[in-house]
Amino acid sequence: MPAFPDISRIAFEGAKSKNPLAFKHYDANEKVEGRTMKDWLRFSVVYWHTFRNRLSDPFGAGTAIRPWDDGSESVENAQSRARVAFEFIEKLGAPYYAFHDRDVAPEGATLRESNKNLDAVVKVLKAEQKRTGVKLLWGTACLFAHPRYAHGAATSCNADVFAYGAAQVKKALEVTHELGGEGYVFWGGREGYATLWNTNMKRELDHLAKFLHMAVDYKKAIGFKGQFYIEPKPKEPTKHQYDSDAAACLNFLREYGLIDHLKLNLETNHATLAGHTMQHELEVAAAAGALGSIDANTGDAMLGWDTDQFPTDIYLTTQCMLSIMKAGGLTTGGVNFDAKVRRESFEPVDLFHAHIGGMDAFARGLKIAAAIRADGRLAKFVHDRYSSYDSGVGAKIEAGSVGFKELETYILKKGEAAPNTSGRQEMLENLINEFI
Ligand code: XUL
Ligand code: CO
Repeated sequence: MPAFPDISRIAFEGAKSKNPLAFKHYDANEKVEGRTMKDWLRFSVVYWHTFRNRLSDPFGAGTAIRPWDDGSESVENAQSRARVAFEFIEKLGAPYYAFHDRDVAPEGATLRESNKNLDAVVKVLKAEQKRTGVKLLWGTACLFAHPRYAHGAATSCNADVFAYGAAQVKKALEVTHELGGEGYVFWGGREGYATLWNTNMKRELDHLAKFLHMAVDYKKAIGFKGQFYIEPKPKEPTKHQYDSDAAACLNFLREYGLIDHLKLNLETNHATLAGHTMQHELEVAAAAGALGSIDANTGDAMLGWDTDQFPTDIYLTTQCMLSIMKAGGLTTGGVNFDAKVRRESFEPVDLFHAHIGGMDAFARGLKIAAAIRADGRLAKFVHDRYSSYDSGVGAKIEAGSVGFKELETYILKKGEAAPNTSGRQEMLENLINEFI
């Protein structure tokens, strides 16, 4: 019995379509700069929000109507939910999905039992991947929900909890590998602190690095070739999380000799919580050659928490795609909708509306970014702005062939610096709006 009997494969109907269950802009096979939209965007559906979120909030119970889910924590329910997930992803036409170990299968009374439950569901995931051609973008382990992780996992003050987390990630890596996953994400959900009065920060950071080195070693041991990612987020659930933003993550990875092993999985709402724009985070990662994947969502400018809404703002998706295209695209990563429908949008069909909207918003961002790139004025402006470094003293500075002494001689002889040119911010903002 299909879970969505009234919904067939979502088709591309073009911008004039009034069908809410059709794509207006995402045409998987349309080529942009010689690459299909499918390949540029590599859309991915998240298991946790789309299939496990009951839409509760701190003030009220879950509202989600999910007729296929009996609400139990049984393996059978998890297996039938997995089949529904693939019906959804296939009808949507997304090529990828992503999960935490505990989203797909119930936690048992012991690790052995949890692993057994996971194996039973992985069997179904594997069969469904084969049936539909949908692939695993990345896997991850939930090291933040169970009470044992109250003080964190790799940064817990309790060494046994570190060991438990390591054992859990070992298994999550094995199943990600078994499912042909193209990556693996580390999100430090509780790897931070609630108060510094009880915290040895240096020791916790050392432990986090040890944990990641162990993961790198184990990845090699089992021959898993997928990309490792670290996902920045500054707070929530803890007051401060160590992987606070892209720059902090890069610094941590460099300090502990992990920079060659992990790239960044950047999430829009996490950038906002860190006081940055997503464009900023993308540029920081790209400059370091560490732009890996994105968790595409958005926050609410009026709310200070991680609302994880589906992205609909064309200005935002244009900014994202300009940075991503400039960096050559997401090679191993994808546009992963780490987003949830609102508590008030509780019907199954709302899951389709949400994803269709997000995919169309990114397709428009992609097309607009390509048009801005083809026009060339924006890139030329930025290039020309630095032209003083293309010859003369600027070229010598970049080549490292002059020092303070030579620059002093140069300025003493010249008298005053050449006049500055305008930054033309407003003109560039107008230029962007020409394309939106
Ligand atoms: C939480 C978050 C996670 C990670 C995966 O804010 O973004 O769901 O993406 O653990
Ligand atoms: Co995320």
